[in-house]
Order: sequence, then C-alpha cells, then structure tokens
Amino acid sequence: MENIAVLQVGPLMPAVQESIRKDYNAVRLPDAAPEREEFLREYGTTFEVAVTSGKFGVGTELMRALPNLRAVINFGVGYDTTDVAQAAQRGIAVSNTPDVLNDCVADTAVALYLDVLRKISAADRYVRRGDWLSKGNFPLATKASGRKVGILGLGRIGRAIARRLEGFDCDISYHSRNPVADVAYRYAASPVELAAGCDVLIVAAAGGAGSAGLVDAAVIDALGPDGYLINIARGSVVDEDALVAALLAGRLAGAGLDVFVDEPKVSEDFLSLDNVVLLPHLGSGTNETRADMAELTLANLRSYATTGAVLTAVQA
Ligand code: 8YV
Repeated sequence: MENIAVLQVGPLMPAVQESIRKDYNAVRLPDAAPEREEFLREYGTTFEVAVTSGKFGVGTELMRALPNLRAVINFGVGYDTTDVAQAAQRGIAVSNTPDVLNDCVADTAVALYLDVLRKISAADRYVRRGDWLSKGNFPLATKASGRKVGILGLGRIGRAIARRLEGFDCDISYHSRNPVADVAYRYAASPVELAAGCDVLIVAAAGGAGSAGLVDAAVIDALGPDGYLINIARGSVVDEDALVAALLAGRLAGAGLDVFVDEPKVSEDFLSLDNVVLLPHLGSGTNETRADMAELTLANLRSYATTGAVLTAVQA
C-alpha cells in the first residue's frame, strides 16, 4: 500500500504480522546472528520503519545498522529494548501502545496481590496433592484488604493498580521520580522509605537503565520478613539475586512475579518456593487487550506512513 520499506524485528501477533506484510510488504529480520548480519550488510540501508515488540526492540547495534531508519513502531507499552537515546539523537520517532493495556496489567497486579497474600495458588496445589485429605486444613494466610500498599512508579498502570486497591480499603503510598500532582496518595521520597512504610510493595515502574536494580537488597530489607513484593513491570527493576536470597532466608514473606530478569528463564530457586507466585509475563495477555494493542500498533504505522508522524510517541 504505502511506499515505505518496513522491517519486522522479532515475532509479532499473527494479525500484526499479516497486516504489515500485506499492506507494506514488510520483511522479517532473520533471528539467527550470521544470517542477520549478512541481511543487514546487504539491506540495512533500505528500511525506513521497524515494527517490533517490547520483547525485542531496536537496540543500539541494530539501530546503527539501519542508517535510514525514521520510525520504530513498538507493540507494547515498555520500550526498554529500544535505544531511545540514539533514536532521539537521530530524529527517529518511537511509538508504543500506552493506556490500552492499563486495565489488564493492573488486574494482573491485583491477581498476584490476592494470590500471594491469601496463598491461592499454594492452596490449589495443596488440594491437588491430596494434602487436604491427609493433612487437614490449609495453613492460615494474610488478610489482603486494608493493607498498606506502596506503589513504585505511579504512571498510568500504577494509578490503575492504586484505584483497584482503594476498593480493598488499602492505605496507598507511592514513589516516582517526582511527586504526582493530582493524587491524594502519600509520596515517599525514596524506594527504601516507601518499602519501610508498607506491607506490600508493587513494582510498576518503567524498565530501562534508569530503573535497573531500583528494588535492591536495602529496599527488600526495608520491606522486611512480613512484607510482600509484586512485580508486573520489568524483571530488571528488581535485583533478582537479592530477592532470591531474601526469600530463601525468610527475610521476605512472599513475592508475586509476572516478569523476570532473564525471561523466559526463571531462576530454579523460585521454583522451590511455595510462597512465590510465578507468571509467564501475561500482564497484558487477554484477547481484548492484545487486539487493542495490535490496532494501536497498526494505527501508529499507518499514521507514520501517511503523515510522517506517529500517534503515540514515547516520552523518553
Ligand atoms: C507485552 C509488555 O507482553 O507492553 C509491555 O510493555 O510487557 C507486554 O504488554 C510485551 O510488550 C509484548 O512484547
């Protein structure tokens, strides 16, 4: 259709893949390193637009190998895998898919919250193992309503989580780079201060170099042996070794994780812990939300192709 050369980086939802192939004759970048390098040497100068997902992105080297790149269209709200600094320097537009996934990611955070505190998954395993019959009643859990909850990163998703937890009568505080003007929640000056003042710390901060390891050993210690950690953001925001060490030593009550440092690989240590709920990065993974993300991704591409500007540019 439109006359722009489009490169597909990494797998995409079938509907998106088919659409960019049909409408733009998009070409898929080879996944394996030798073919990929040869492909880029031969065709790197051809492409004006890259369509990718948060999982793959257009990193530093790939962006350098695409000297005529003008736009990166990212499926997903997170864009930590794309070199946005280089993009800004070269005037390359980067779009993501904000807002349309807030509900589902926030729902996932609440699901993890309830599961970890009330031990829902552990209780399910208990029934399936036949322990109810052989061992009797399941051990008591922790009350989920009315808890002190700290939200790290009060962006669109953080706010959607906070709104939901208001319905559970939770006392909400938060830490962001800057205080948010239009909310009544208590602002904590640092992640440690936030963790020290809450029972459950929910990580909703964007990934990337600026937030890497923000939840470190000191934050986990401040949360303490009765505290819980939930992460629906990026694995990189949490020092996973420190988290594993705290859980193994009983210095943290439990964790609910949808994201991991080296996903889809999950540390063996987590697997052995009954007080940890592990999800395969499914936060936005519903038919409805993925369809909305696909639509917004394609709308950004269409907008770039017809006007030269994307609709939802990232605010790096
Ligand atoms: C997606 C996500 O699974 O939007 C994000 O940042 O992490 C998820 O919604 C992912 O981006 C798709 O690659």
